[in-house]
Parts: sequence; C-alpha cells; structure tokens
Amino acid sequence: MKLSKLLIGMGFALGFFSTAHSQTVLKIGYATTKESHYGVGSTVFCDEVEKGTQGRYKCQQFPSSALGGEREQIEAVQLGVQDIVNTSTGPVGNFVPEVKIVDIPFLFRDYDHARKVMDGPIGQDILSKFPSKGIIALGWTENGFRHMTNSKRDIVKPSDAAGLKMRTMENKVHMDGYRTFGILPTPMAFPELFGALQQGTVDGQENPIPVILSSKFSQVQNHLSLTGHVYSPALLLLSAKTWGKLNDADKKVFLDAAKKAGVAQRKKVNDDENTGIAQLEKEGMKVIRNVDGQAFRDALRPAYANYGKEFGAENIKKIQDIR
Ligand code: EAX
Repeated sequence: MKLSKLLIGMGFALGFFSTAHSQTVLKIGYATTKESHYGVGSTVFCDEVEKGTQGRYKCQQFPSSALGGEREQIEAVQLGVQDIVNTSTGPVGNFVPEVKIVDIPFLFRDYDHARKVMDGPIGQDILSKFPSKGIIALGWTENGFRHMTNSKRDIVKPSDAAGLKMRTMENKVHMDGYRTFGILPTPMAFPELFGALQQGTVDGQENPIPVILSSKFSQVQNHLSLTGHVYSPALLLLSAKTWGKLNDADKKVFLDAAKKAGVAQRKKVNDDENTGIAQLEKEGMKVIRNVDGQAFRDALRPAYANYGKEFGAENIKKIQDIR
C-alpha cells in the first residue's frame, strides 16, 4: 500500500476517534420535575449548548432532586463533581453572601420589578461574585413568588400563621423574616419536604405556584394563602472546573444558552401562575386570596431594621427604587 494512502487512512482513523471522543456529557441537576419550570429552563439550556457546540457538549439531566438537595448540588458544582445546577437562591447565600439581599421578604413589588433588577446592574453585579468561590453563575433563571401552604388553617394575616411549624429553605434571611410572623421556621432540604408534610412533621411550607403544582403538594396540603411574601430568584450555576475547559467561543455559547433558559423558565412561571391556582383548587386546595399583605409587611419591620444593618439600608432602597 502506498505511503500516501496509509497516511490518509490514518488521518481518517484519527479524525474519527477524535470526533467520537470529543463529546463531553454535562451533568445538570434541579429540584423539581422535568415538566416543571426548572425542567423547561434546563432543557432549553441543554438544547442550545448542544446546538451551539455542534454536539461537542450535551447534557444528562437529573430532575426531581436525583442528585440531592439544592445545597448538596451547589457543593458538588463547587467541588467539580457536578457540572451544573439550576437552583433557587435559597441555599446560595451560604456560598456567596452577596446573594442574600435578594432573598429579603417583600423586597420586590412584582415580577416586572424583580426581573428588571436581576437583569440590570444590581443583579449582574451579584453574578460577578461567584467565580472567586469556584462557581460560574451563567445567568438568572427564576423560581417565582413564594406563597404559604399548610394543613391546619386559613392564613390571612400574620397571627393566623403564628405557632405553625413551617418548613423553610436553609436561608437565614427567610427564617429571620418569618419569625416576625410568629412562624416556627424549620429549615429542611427540599427532597425531604413532601414526606415531612405527609407525616405532619411540619404543618406547612412556602413555595412558588410552579413548585406547589409540580411537586403535587395539594396531596398533602389543603390551605394555600397567596401571600407572595418572597420573590425567589434562581440561577444556572456551572462548575469553574468545567468552565476552565471551554474555549472562548464555547463560553459565549454557554452564556447565551443561559439567557435563553432564563427567558423560557420565566415564561413557564408566568404560565403556571396563570393556570396553576385554578388547578390547585381543582385538586382540592382552599385558596385564600384576600391575604392582608400590609399586616405581613408591618410585622416584618423589626427584621427590616436588621436587614438594613446587614446589607445597608441604602442598598435595599436602591433595589426598591428600581422602576
Ligand atoms: O427551587 O427548596 C425550595 O423550597 C425551593 O423553592 C425548591 O427546591 C425549588
């Protein structure tokens, strides 16, 4: 066989092996089902990455807390044993303290306000605090405004919530705020929540409509109060280890994919908010719409004084003043 033919043959063989071996599978995890808002956002992210890298990167999705609670998954991303987590900010403040300010109850007026802050200088600046902690924040996605559910009684004003044992995220900003409502906050990882509600270990919990819907909490909770007491942002977090292996073009693909994921996840939250409450009523939940929001805001005053000391009252006002 002529040398040239041999070399061409070897070139093809090498090319074949290099292409076959160049595909990298990214492990991405999140708390709720594939059909949920996190699943919609994660699927858009994965599709965009696979398309934008011509298949050199593709995802393996782990929905429904298959890789553990959010805190556990953030740790795994930080250690580089998991590539990506699509997570609420709930436990994130334990890794990047600058995130905690956005968890303050009643900080955001509505979705427009919240999304404007996250997509503007304040929200983007928070993303820049992650790399020094071994995590790349690719972009904001969204969990939604949180409402209270419980198995005991209607909650219209804080005194109705007083004494209830409510599961919270592992988030001190939330817990300090909820204590002013008289709630007994019980921090717990999300995967344990359904069982705890079923066994009555806790009386209630608080989560956005998309989570209450996709996690079928109507099976274990019969009162839903539309408190909207916290806006729960979410983030696509990538391991710095994975990021370090990307070329500049692929980094841009990942960032663009995260933006599209955020848009899709927010749309799913909107859709769930529009149809979810009627759905939950159909599933047997009693929905309390006439929540006395001002009473909850008034009760929060002592916590706001402390938030002001911790985060700077002027920083809180900057967020509140965004129009
Ligand atoms: O991010 O833990 C929680 O209540 C979160 O809202 C849930 O895991 C979705």
